[in-house]
Amino acid sequence: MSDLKEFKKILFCGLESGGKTSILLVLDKKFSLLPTVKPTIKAKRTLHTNALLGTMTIRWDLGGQKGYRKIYLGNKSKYFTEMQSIFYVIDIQAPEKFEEALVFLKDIISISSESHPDNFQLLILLHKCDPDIKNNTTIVNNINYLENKISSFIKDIRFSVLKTSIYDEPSLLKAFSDGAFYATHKTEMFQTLLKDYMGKTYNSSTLLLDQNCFIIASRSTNPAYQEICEAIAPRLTQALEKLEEWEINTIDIVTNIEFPEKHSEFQKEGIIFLRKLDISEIRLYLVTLCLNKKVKIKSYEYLPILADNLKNLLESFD
Ligand SMILES: Nc1nc2c(ncn2[C@@H]2O[C@H](COP(=O)(O)OP(=O)(O)OP(=O)(O)O)[C@@H](O)[C@H]2O)c(=O)[nH]1
Ligand SMILES: [Mg+2]
Repeated sequence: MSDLKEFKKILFCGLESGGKTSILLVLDKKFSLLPTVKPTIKAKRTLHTNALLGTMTIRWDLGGQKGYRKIYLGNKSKYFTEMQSIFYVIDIQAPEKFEEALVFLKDIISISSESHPDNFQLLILLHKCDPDIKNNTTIVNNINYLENKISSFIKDIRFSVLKTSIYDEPSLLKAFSDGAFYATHKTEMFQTLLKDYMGKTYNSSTLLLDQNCFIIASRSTNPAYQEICEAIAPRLTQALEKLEEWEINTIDIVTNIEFPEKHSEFQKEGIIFLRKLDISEIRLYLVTLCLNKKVKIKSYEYLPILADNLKNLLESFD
């Protein structure tokens, strides 16, 4: 086994029953184990390698029961050093635990605030934001309350707040991609290729996903376009993979879209397409949002060049 130091450490923390272990099961596509999940005893560590990027991560799932929390806070050098990222999970369906969750979050921030690597990320997951209840008044109020509280006390570190649910897999794929692959050396190289592609085609958002639908790189002219692409990309890839089960070779999936009038900052019509790129036995997906047909034509025209550049880049990693 490789030296553990080569592994990027990613922490999952929060109170008991917040959903940390379940999130990890969804990320590993171990859906059948979800109903059997039990409270985590102390800390569980698992090693993972991303085949495309060659990044090796060690995920620490820190059981959230009170007694364990004390142990972690009392042993900073073991738990809270040299992290690439911390995922802090808050159950938004349990308002009675919000104060305790915020106190533990503050404790973690104060204990881990020194010596972060440059690309350290704190990702706060407002979790159990299940699709069927996410617009309920109580849930919306809970989210607003937590967002206000969090932004009032986190001052000096970069953080993001994301709404997630195990019933919304794309929300977890996006969160984990942000936390695990942000600003690594190799993702920056993919990023440069996407920048070049967008410069040539004038499209408005481009995502590059690996075969597990983790977002390896993304470029967008507008955060809203990016959000749209991130939300639908895993669903489009699922459709493509489904078709492949019938041995139907799907070249791409194209959706013609019309933005509602009320979003007047958007152009009205557009196209989002998913294209699979099989390069040297590696499956990649490209998702692109174009605001008109000319841009779509250009986006397709430059695909072979992008594919070539990706191929060269992947070969340079060997
Ligand atoms: N409704 C809903 N329930 C969830 C979600 N994620 C997890 N759960 C449920 O929350 C409960 C606790 O989940 P766990 O994954 O064990 O929570 P944990 O944070 O690992 O808990 P500890 O190991 O004790 O720290 C389980 O019954 C899960 O099914 C979610 O997104 N929505
Ligand atoms: Mg657990």
